[in-house]
Amino acid sequence: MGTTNSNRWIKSTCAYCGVGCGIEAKPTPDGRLEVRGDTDHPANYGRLCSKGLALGDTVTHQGRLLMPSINGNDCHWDQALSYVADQFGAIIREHGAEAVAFYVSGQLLTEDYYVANKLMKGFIGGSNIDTNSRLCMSSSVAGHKRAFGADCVPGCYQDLDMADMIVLTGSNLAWCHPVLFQRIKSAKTERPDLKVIVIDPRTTSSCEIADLHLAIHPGSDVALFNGLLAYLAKHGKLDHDYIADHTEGFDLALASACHDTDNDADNAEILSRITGLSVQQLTAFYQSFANTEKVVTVYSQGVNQSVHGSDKVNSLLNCHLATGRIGKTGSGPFSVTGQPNAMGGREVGGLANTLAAHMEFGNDEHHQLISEFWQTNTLSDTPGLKAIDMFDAIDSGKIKAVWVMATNPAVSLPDSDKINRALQKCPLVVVSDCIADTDTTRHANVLLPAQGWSEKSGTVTNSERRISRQRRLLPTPGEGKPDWWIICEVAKKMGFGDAFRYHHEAEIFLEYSKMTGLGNHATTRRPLDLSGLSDLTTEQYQQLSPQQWPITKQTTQSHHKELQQTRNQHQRLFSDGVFATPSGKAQFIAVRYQPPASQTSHAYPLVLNTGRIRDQWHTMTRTGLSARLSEHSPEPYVSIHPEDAKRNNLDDNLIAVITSQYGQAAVRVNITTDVKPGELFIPIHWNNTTSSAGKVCSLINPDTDTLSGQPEFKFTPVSVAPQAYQSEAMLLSSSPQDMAEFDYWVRQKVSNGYLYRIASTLPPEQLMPNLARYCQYENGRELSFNSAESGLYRYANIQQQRLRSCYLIATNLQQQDVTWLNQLLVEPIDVTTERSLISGRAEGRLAAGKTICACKQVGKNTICQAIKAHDLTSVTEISASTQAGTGCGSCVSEIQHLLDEQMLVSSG
Ligand SMILES: Nc1nc2c(c(=O)[nH]1)N[C@H]1C(S)=C(S)[C@@H](COP(=O)(O)OP(=O)(O)OC[C@H]3O[C@@H](n4cnc5c(=O)[nH]c(N)nc54)[C@H](O)[C@@H]3O)O[C@H]1N2
Ligand SMILES: Nc1nc2c(c(=O)[nH]1)N[C@H]1C(S)=C(S)[C@@H](COP(=O)(O)OP(=O)(O)OC[C@H]3O[C@@H](n4cnc5c(=O)[nH]c(N)nc54)[C@H](O)[C@@H]3O)O[C@H]1N2
Ligand code: SF4
Ligand SMILES: [Mo]
Repeated sequence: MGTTNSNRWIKSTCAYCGVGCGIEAKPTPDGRLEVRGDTDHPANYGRLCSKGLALGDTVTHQGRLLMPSINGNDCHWDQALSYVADQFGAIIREHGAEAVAFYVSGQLLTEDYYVANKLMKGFIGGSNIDTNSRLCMSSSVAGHKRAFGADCVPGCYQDLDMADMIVLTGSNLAWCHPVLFQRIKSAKTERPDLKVIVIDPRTTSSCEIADLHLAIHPGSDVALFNGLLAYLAKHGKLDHDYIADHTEGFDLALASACHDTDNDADNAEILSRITGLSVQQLTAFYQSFANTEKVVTVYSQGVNQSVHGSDKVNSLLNCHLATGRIGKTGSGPFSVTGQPNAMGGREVGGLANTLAAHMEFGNDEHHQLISEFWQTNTLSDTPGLKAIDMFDAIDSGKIKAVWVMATNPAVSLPDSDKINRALQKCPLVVVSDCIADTDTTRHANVLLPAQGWSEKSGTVTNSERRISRQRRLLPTPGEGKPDWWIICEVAKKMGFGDAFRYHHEAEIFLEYSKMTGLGNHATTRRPLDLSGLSDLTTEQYQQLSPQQWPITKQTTQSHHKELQQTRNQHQRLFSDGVFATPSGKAQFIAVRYQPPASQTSHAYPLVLNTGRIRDQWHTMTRTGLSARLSEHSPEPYVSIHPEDAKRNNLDDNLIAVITSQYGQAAVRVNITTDVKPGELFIPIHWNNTTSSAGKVCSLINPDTDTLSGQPEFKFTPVSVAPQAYQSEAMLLSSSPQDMAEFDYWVRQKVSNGYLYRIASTLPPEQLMPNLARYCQYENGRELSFNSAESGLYRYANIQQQRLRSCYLIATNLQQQDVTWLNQLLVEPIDVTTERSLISGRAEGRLAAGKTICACKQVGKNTICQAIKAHDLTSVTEISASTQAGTGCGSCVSEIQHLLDEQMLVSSG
């Protein structure tokens, strides 16, 4: 297991989301990686989404960070590590441990994360280690701790199969956790009575299976769930025995819930005003919840990423506790995690305000246990700065050195122009990444090349507390090293050698597993207990099958033989009604609805919401390497309601400038009724490496939840205006180009190269010579078409039947489908392609259109033509005819959309 060049399929875990799907991979002799779903893995039973299926496309060496460097000069590892250790050491000696910081990530493996936390809190003796999980899950962490006494997700994925009602709130599961969405969809096909309710201000692909969509006013979730609690009480739907036996604080929570809303007759009207939902909608939701025993509430960033995120979490936990719907088959609150190891990081103590292994600051026993276990007398005893405060301290000069690992804060933190200024000012910025050119590596004094997914080895924990192995599948290009190794080498050079002398990631895992058992037998047990794994041999660690924690010594003794066969193990926490609080009882939290901190104004009249698209992962450093993942949404956009578009003089497909108090962005206009009047949506993925001004965090307000420190990513007041251009262009190039000279540009990965979309304030005839400079070659055959009169310019350079580069210029290209350009750098250029290049319009087989199904590569035009030609009336028929929708299935809602559109056209 874990060897390269094997002929066998090697089991590992997907690189992306918190579903934590098992994969099987096989390196091919030509250096590619074949990937398929692992039918044995309980997270996905063989299913994968478009991103998982395209993992093989992303293991390219293109753009990799290959060598360590100091101030732009390549160097040996030893020099880079000594430099980091010396500089950190000097700053700590002069300014104290609080003058240095680590900013880490849910994309590190548990072993990496554990040693990063051990080095900072245990040996440097500071606490300024925080993680991008602050942006992601910290409101859930705070909510869980308040209610359960520990940061634990009670349920498991099997509950989704067994529920009678699933509430998706603040979650676009169809795009962000597609395998779980497909699981719910299958359950609903088998049991059409299974009710699905989506609570989201936007209409998303997740609404495809919704019986009810509640398009609430952004930020009003607390009111909605307080209203539910009041309704349950009023209609005799509480579980009084459960409340009495297993909880505390109910009366106060109910009184608080009723405060805003329970004004008898006016109750519903008040709620209706706050949430923007009709009384009928509210009643429909409340009745369904009240009358269905098995309810799972799945929630994610629409809940967490809010100045009231922790209260939103507790408002929904309150409803589950009040009905005793927790820790039971088919019911419970379910925070689905974002990153592959968001959970592992929370567990080891990667957040600045926890110590390690769910042990806490301010607890003397914990402090002593850890000090003894790590054999240190410098263990930090106060919480460190949370991400936003950490970057403020960098900006103000209090923090003088930051080491960023496996995250891209120059793109993903709010008010990002300020973040970039802070990184620019910071005397020492160390970045460990696997990609050379990112918005963050551009600020680095020291660059450390890390092994990436498929090269590194360790463990991750998914949303249902299941620990799975990521295994080494391919050799590492250049000098890349595991993150844990890099951290430990720096620790040794800082003089902490005894505590960081590991020879293998397994040794770290065993130490961590042992730590989770420390003092974990008291009355207040910590559910996080992996001590049953602390005696594994390296061989057993290598072979470890997916395991759900807790895994105590007792569990392993009784399950010892089955340790390798956990396929049917589905554990729930708190099934016995005993929680991790001092009293053993769950806590109701009294919460009140409060409006978002920032409000719209005359200058910024619209609310900006942000989130994810189906086929890209965060800042695109990896999914952006795959041509097929880049086709579905090639350009950043703003979704805007037709009324707002009209009011702001915006035309579909033209470019808009969005402005907030903090900065600006320029993206393509997408007019749609999927968003409500007054609300905009922009995806998060583009940045300064892939676009001129598509980085949405330049706009985002830095408000945070006071308890969790999680930023308000879903509510920023903005204004919008059209951006006038005189010309537009497409440039196809085999290598990445510096496009800074153009007013607007966006880069898209295509097979064997890049497609640039450009807009310019210059007229076509003046833009033409500027673009021509990117297409200069010795010899080669040239095709060109120039018409100064109509402002059309086209050019292609072809050598031996292969296109080297081409451009198309016009006053407006956007009404035109340009998907046919995507394949041109791979295919031999034939007569049809030459004709298309000269006419600027797809001809013949090039006319398949925008990709709808990324797995089977089926285009929009192919689907629409099939519908027309064969009178198809269902998605099943379309799939049978075109193969579209037969891969991961996440494009099915779009196929349905196309079908609906075609039906409208034919009936109209
Ligand atoms: N394709 C893809 N999948 C991913 C990722 C990715 O980058 N790409 N990233 C992963 C990560 S790290 C994370 S954290 C998850 C995130 O997964 P999700 O949380 O599902 O994704 P988002 O798109 O950020 O936001 C979810 C929804 O919240 C809605 N929302 C906004 N404001 C409110 C509100 O006030 N109330 C409610 N109820 N809803 C609101 C938004 O309209 C949006 O549709 O996805 C993971 N999966
Ligand atoms: N406006 C807005 N902003 C948001 C959000 C939002 O909804 N709206 N969501 C927030 C959330 S939930 C999240 S999780 C963040 C995500 O934001 P980031 O964490 O900044 O995004 P990534 O692109 O995942 O960055 C990961 C980086 O680590 C590198 N990398 C990958 N694997 C490894 C590895 O093994 N080792 C090392 N050393 N490096 C590696 C990648 O190349 C990449 O540069 O964005 C947050 N920002
Ligand atoms: S659902 Fe998540 S873990 Fe599963 S294949 Fe897709 S991205 Fe990977
Ligand atoms: Mo996230």
